[in-house]
Amino acid sequence: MTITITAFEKSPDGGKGLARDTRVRWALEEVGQPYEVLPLPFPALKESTHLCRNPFGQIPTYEEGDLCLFESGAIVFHLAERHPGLLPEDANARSRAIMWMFAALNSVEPAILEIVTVKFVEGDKPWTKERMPLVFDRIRHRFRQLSPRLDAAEWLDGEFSAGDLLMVSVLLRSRPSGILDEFPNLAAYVARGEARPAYQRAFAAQLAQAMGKHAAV
Ligand SMILES: N[C@@H](CCC(=O)N[C@@H](CS)C(=O)NCC(=O)O)C(=O)O
Repeated sequence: MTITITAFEKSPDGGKGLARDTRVRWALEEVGQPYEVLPLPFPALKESTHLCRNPFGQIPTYEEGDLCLFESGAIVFHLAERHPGLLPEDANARSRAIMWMFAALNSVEPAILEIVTVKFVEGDKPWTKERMPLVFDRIRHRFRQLSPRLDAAEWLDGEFSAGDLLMVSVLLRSRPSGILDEFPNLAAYVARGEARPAYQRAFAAQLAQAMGKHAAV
């Protein structure tokens, strides 16, 4: 059955891989599933056809036969459950990998997302200048907590898993701010993720999309 995901027709980051379709593409590449992309211009996100896919009017979504999913974490989890390669066989290790998926999305990503909120959503507000250092401090706090985990380990818990895929994807979003580079072992962890052939294929496909070229995936 054909898998179709949605992505921005033109990603606001110009193809740096920060839009969340990249993590879904990466998971698809890791598990070796071919997919098609439905590129959507911004206005189409809020139209009824897309609101049927995702009531919040966002990308990415995932369609396969009569299954339609939204939320990048749920999509990655779906792929990890149905195909080998992203979750360990051992039941406890599997639960820990799933725990790291939630940690990436619930404990780390919200702090990083605040950069975008302060910069773009509240950019014209008088408090922006004072708020940004507080946002950066909260991110640093999280990174200080996460960092020891990756001092001696290549991945969060043994083999590379969907937990790493999401954590690397989330950490990547902090790189433009410069904070990631303050934590060399986290920056190295992200670089290990980016070096994976599956990531590189996913990145190239979303970049082609952002550049307006047809992404053959
Ligand atoms: N929690 C959602 C967030 C989805 C999300 O924020 N998508 C962004 C692109 S990365 C989007 O569609 N933004 C356009 C909008 O919200 O109008 C997920 O992980 O899939």
